[in-house]
Amino acid sequence: MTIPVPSGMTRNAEQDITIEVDETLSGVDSGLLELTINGVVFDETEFNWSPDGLGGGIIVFRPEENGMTFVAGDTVDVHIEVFDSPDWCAPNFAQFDWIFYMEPEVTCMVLPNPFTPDGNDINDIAMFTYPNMMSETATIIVFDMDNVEVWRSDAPVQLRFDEAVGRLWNGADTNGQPVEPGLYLYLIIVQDEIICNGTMVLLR
Ligand SMILES: [Ca+2]
Repeated sequence: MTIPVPSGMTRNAEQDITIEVDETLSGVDSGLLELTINGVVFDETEFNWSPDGLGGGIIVFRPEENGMTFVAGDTVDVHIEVFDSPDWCAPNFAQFDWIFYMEPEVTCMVLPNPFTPDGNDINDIAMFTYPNMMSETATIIVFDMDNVEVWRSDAPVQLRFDEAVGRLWNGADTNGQPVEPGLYLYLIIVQDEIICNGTMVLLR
């Protein structure tokens, strides 16, 4: 078991890395544990090692204790080498590799703006973005200038940056009728808080 999970995503720049070393070997020697994170090697003086009494244990690496922070949008490489300490033969050796991802920084935006949903396939769809959209669901609401809601969409967690599920508006209202050209307001709500608001122009 590891935290973050392999290929998982976090937005914590000081994400602790927890590794459960579950050796069926003859006992991990903590002096022979080596952790490499983004190419920097750490030994057992630089992370916390808690033996489980069964020959394995748990490593906890705290980046802030080692002057390390993770950068939004980066991939973090984790590599560990474990030697066991048998009484009677050369040490066995095991290594594990995995990566996790730092959530990219995304700002509040709607593009293109103006957008022109007139069916000519050019700028016909407006796409919204919002902070932490790869880990948070959102509700996007569009109002006309009389503060009447014309469109609403629930966006799931955007697992892939290039997907836009729930973040696209084609200029039709909730009943599928094209709305009038003009200026519209939008809100993006995450966990009951408005995290984005702005205006957008619809031209036909
Ligand atoms: Ca168009």
